[in-house]
Amino acid sequence: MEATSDGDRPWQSYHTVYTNAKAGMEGVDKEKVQKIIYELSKGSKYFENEKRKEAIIKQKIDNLRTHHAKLTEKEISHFQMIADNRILELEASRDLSKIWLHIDMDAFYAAVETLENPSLKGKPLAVGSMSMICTASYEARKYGVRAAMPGFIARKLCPDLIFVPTNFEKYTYYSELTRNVFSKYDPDFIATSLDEAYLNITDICSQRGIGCEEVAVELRNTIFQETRLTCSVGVAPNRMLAKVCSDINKPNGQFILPNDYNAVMTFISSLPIRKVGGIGKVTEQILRDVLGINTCADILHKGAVLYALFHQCSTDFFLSVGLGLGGTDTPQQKMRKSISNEKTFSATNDESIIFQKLADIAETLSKDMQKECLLGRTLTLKLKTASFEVRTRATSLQKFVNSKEDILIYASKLLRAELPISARLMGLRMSHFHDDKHSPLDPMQKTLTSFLTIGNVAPIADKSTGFDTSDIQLMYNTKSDISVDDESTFLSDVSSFSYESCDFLETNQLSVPDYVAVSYGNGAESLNECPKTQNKFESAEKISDVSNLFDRKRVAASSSQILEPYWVDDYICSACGIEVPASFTEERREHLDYHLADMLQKEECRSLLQSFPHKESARKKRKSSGNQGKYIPIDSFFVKEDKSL
Ligand code: DCP
Ligand code: MG
Repeated sequence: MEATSDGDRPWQSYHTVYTNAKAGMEGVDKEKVQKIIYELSKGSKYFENEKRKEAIIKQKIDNLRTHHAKLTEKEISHFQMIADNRILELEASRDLSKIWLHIDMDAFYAAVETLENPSLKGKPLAVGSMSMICTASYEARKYGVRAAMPGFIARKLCPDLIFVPTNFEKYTYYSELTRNVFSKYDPDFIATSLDEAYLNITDICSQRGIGCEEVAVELRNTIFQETRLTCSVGVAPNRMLAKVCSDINKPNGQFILPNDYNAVMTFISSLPIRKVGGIGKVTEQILRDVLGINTCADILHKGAVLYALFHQCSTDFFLSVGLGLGGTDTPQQKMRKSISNEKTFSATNDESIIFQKLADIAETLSKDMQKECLLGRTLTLKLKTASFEVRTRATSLQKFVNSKEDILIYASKLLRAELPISARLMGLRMSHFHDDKHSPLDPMQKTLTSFLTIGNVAPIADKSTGFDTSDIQLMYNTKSDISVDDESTFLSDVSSFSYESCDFLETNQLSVPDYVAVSYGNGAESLNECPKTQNKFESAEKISDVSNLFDRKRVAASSSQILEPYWVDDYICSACGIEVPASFTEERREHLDYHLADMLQKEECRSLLQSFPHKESARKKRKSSGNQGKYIPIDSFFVKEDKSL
């Protein structure tokens, strides 16, 4: 991104979400797109933010390289032994008995819009607005136009681009039609967004005595008959691979990876790591620049160094990727943990307008809660400022409430503490429901588990896997700097992110506030989950595009390993509290990547600190002094860590 390193073509190293190719963008002139994006965004807040992030990542890469260079032969052989053993263990867990199908509708929102307005057929189309587009038709993608790109950039790339505003009612309607079909093939299908789902087709194949290929063709035909929309399908022995496969023959195609060890390993051997859910731009960059890892197969050759540089759970995940392992079991259903409503509007600092918006949001939230007979006692206010800073503030209420008036009293209090402000988005979320069986009736009473989990944490052993999560907890302990008061106040100053949501697990429900990060989770709507040791691939599995999707009780799940922070209630980052809607998949990927980089950095610091105990105690001292401020921007954590080095 820096002009100096690129001479007169600085855009060549300007890699943003927008320049990452999606299906349908194969023949795009990448440099031309990069140049336009670079020129249009240069000087913007987004650009500055990208630059800042890039500098942080570069610093991490340098630190990791230094650490790598210092590894002794003895250390390498020690870690090689660990890696070899772990590979054997992971290999022993391989399950080739299940057949998973991942289905992904093609250019979903754009296809729905075209269906309802056939004059759009064959035209370059973007769904969204000048500030952000949600998706683009395949015709538009040829110009480099893609989801999560600001509309004004898209128009520059494709001057004939037609813009259509979003209409979620329509998308939900068509999504329902597809789900009716899915349930005929797998009643426990896992919907991960409005347009994506995982189906375990093992039973249907054996019951009907047909192959998975036939099921895939039939399913796609049925979807088309029911909706007049096309989709793409991937079939593989696990969900991680099935998702990768569904993207191969997009649009309107399918790819079958047989349930065969050699087929899987051959497939994986040349698969670029970036194709795997959970490996986003930052992880890719770190693995490539520090260790020269480009393909999944490369990972297996670097097991020792990976264990030496990164935390065990990260390396377990990487090795699992290298082995082509992924979730194979159908997870249990989860209960709703929160309910929310938010509104985006033109940035304003007019307090009367802001309070009016707050009242509207409180009213909608109240109605939604009453519809579902929910009473809650933790209220979170989310604000996005004119400069795209996202703040969330939460408070614990004296009683369980669901009326507009009650919600507004507390919400106004939270808002007043933020004034003056120029806001462009506001949202309210209620959690800790009265009927939550893990929530104590007396709000002031902390459960034993929450005490154990929030305080100096005893290692939590996951009985189902025998995995000791103490290390993971330790990592989070370092993150506890983020959390401020008991009801938690978070903020990240990262203004654009990207996605990749998560795996969900069915796990022990610990009774802790849902803003307390207990683990690196691929869990989803609850933070109160312990990590499991299985593979974490489906961090690419998008959860839901609508906040109430959990109602459908088709929550994504995969018994996967915990690696990164995850999206609580489908939109709140468990690590920093920043909120990114599920539909902003790329932004989410980038955001979680950002934390992964943070985590990797911390691991590195931790291992260095182990050699310098006095520095560790200095760090503890800093921590115990507490954070009196309301929040700490995420970057400051990096700064601190760097200092501790
Ligand atoms: N979406 C969004 N914001 C994003 C990405 C997606 O709002 N950053 C919405 C619009 C998409 C829908 O989610 O239509 C599904 O997302 P996909 O990633 O599956 O993209 P598409 O279905 O549009 O295209 P395809 O799957 O053919 O690549
Ligand atoms: Mg799609």
